[in-house]
Amino acid sequence: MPADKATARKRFEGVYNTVRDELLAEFVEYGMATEAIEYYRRLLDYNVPGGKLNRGLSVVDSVAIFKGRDLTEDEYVKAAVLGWAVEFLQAYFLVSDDMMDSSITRRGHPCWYRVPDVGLIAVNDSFLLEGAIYQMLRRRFKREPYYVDLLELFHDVSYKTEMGQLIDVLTAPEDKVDLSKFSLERHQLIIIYKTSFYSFYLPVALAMIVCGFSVAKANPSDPDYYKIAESILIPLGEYFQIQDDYLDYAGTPEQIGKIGTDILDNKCSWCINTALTVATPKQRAVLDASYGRKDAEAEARVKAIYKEVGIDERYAKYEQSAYERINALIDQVPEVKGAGGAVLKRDVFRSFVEKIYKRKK
Ligand code: DMA
Ligand code: MG
Ligand code: MG
Ligand code: MG
Repeated sequence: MPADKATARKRFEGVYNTVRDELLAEFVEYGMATEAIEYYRRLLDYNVPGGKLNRGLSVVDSVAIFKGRDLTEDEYVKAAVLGWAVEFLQAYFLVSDDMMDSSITRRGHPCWYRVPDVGLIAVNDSFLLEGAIYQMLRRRFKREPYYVDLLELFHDVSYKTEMGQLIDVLTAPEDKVDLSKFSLERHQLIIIYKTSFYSFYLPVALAMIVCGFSVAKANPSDPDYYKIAESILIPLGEYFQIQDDYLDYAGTPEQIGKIGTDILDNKCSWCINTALTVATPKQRAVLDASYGRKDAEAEARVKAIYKEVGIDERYAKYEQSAYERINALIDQVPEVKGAGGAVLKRDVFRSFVEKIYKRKK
């Protein structure tokens, strides 16, 4: 990692310690038992800070790009707290996602629900992770004029993600494999809702709110900056989730920090949908008989078909075309001054694309 990136990460991680200590201090104020306070600390430290931090750091980076200058200490801390709020949201979704997906590892460690003495308490733990977001927001932003906009954005994006998780699991029942339910259209709907809104739209929309892009248009003729941002960030999120689907199949656990379970779990992934569009009747029969079976040999047969139909080359081609298509969308962003004098800078979107292009983890 380059030195400036490592420094940025360290500074951002410092804000996590503050936020965590504030949350723990609240537990103390509420008179919580010592064992609950210790459990909560372990829950937070295990699930919140250990990821790539792409989403959280994007809030800070986006605010700095919109402002076009170094942030003051107060501006930095505010942006970083919002970044951590996104990371808490991510932790909340991952703790529950791993239970629903029967996953084994996450970020190179056992999934939280698989930690001894956690188990189904993880259901309530995920709620605590979500609730912590609103404690953090109240403490730092209650007196800001845009406080309600922040709350609405978190609520709206969370709800959309939950809709996405619903359609993800409904399309992939554990006990009834039916590949005719799958399609690339269904896949697209799932990933827009389960990934794009919270991973890509949310960090930028947060940065826009604190930088004074008004949510309500001052004049009907003003461009809707939030819609423009969405029109780029949703496709970008689709690209990111297709990478996730591909790495679930092609990545090693050491590389991606988790053991891929999509084939075993009957997931409506980009890989199976792409294979289905080109499989011969014979290959299709193997996929029908082997996909979604909790059996390593069946999984290996599916992977062999993926190889036969050239998934790796198809993915490389997809990645290149997504990269070019998204960059072309960014070229069209109008960099004009909005009501509060803020400019929707293209670099905000570009920095995102560069962060994920050809990612291997
Ligand atoms: C991720 O879906 C979506 C959310 C809301 C966590 P996924 O199950 O493909 O994620 P992962 O591969 O990380 O388990
Ligand atoms: Mg999962
Ligand atoms: Mg899932
Ligand atoms: Mg996945």
